[in-house]
Amino acid sequence: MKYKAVIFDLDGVICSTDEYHYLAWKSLADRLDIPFDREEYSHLLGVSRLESLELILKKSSRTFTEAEKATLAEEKNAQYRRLLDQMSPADLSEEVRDTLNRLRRAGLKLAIGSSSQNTPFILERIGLSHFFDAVADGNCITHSKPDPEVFLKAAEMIRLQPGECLVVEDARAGVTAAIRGGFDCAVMGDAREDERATWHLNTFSELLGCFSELITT
Ligand code: B16
Ligand code: MG
Repeated sequence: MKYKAVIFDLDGVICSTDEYHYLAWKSLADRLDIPFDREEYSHLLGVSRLESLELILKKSSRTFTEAEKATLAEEKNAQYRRLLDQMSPADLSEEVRDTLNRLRRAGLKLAIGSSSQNTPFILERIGLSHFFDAVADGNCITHSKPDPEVFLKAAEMIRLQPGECLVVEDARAGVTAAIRGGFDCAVMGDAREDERATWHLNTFSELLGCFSELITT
């Protein structure tokens, strides 16, 4: 078997926090009178908080100082954290839980590769704080997706080469990051039709099909 590990994106793959990101950005954009909808939000998937803010502010008629941008990013994050506060282990679907357990039982290493600085908080809310073999996130990188840094860091943490790890992503920026880093990629959700991917998943549990040599479904 080529793969010895799976590196998962978090928002939009393990859990549906992308809806909370959208609501928090939408409320900020509305307050600033900046047009923002779900289609525009789809371009922010996998992109860091400050880069996302820059993209939103481009549509404003006024300019913002660096200090104002920092305050706006903090405002969005506070709103997002209030939404995350409502999450519990019940927000981890049975499908994701069962698939992760099967992959683990098959002997694969499992890691997270997320742009989010809220990764430890989200994993704690959904009861997965101690589950993964490694967590690379927005707190330990200098370049966010589409840069491959976060996936390379995850592979390094589990002491494997990129060619031995499969990345699971839901965002084009994440697929670009995986490919630039030398990883195969399985895509779902927003990125499921991305032709650059090796595997196309309609559901999370279809990931088991990438490991048919190891797992009988
Ligand atoms: P935070 P992922 C990404 O997470 C989100 O997709 C993206 O929308 C967000 O801006 C980014 O994390 C930063 O998140 O504000 O929590 O640091 O998809 O890479 O898991
Ligand atoms: Mg994502």
